[in-house]
Amino acid sequence: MGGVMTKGDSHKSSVPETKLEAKIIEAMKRRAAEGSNIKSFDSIILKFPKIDESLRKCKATFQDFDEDKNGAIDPKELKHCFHKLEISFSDEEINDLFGACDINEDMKINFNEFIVLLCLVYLLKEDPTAHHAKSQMGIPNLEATFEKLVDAFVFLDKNKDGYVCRSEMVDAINETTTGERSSGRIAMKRFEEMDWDKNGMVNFKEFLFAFTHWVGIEDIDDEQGKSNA
Ligand SMILES: [Ca+2]
Ligand SMILES: [Ca+2]
Ligand SMILES: [Ca+2]
Repeated sequence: MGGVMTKGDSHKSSVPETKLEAKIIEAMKRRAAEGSNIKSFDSIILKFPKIDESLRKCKATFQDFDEDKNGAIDPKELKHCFHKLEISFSDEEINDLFGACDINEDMKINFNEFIVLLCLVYLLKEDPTAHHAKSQMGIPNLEATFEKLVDAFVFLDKNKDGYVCRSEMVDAINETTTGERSSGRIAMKRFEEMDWDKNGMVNFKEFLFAFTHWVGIEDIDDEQGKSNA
């Protein structure tokens, strides 16, 4: 049963704010019904370096789609991007995704926002009721990485409601069999980082943004052009 353990206004967050968010929640619930291949919280942590490496390789893809080379993707470039990747989302869907992932609201999608956006596309395109269900993204390696991120979220979302709440995070850590207590403490700290509005719930988008923070994706720009020391 859905053990409600957050006090106060936890119900607020379980009502999706936008049509897109509702779709993401639905897609995540569907995916959650298939279960997760992940057995422990530690194994998620162990996957971090590989996921990080794969996402960094995606920088070249990002640069390809940044047609005017200004370091960010604007709405027009994003539409071209979807066309090239043969992702047949409607203009409305693309605009909604743009708005949802343009976290700093500068009307540009920078690299870490781009990764979150593509991962949401990966999740949404699995929707069997959508007309774009059969489309592939044309970047197979990245899809495997996105699958790992979705899988990690599904593992954490025990009651399969599309959100990870604090008690689910605690459960995941308690199931850790290696007795590595310090990783548990780090995990709780990371949960606090993910939970922007401090309502005790984390959705998939928040999870993805937190992930790009953890692995330092935002710093890539600084590394580019400089020595790789
Ligand atoms: Ca651009
Ligand atoms: Ca932005
Ligand atoms: Ca949940």
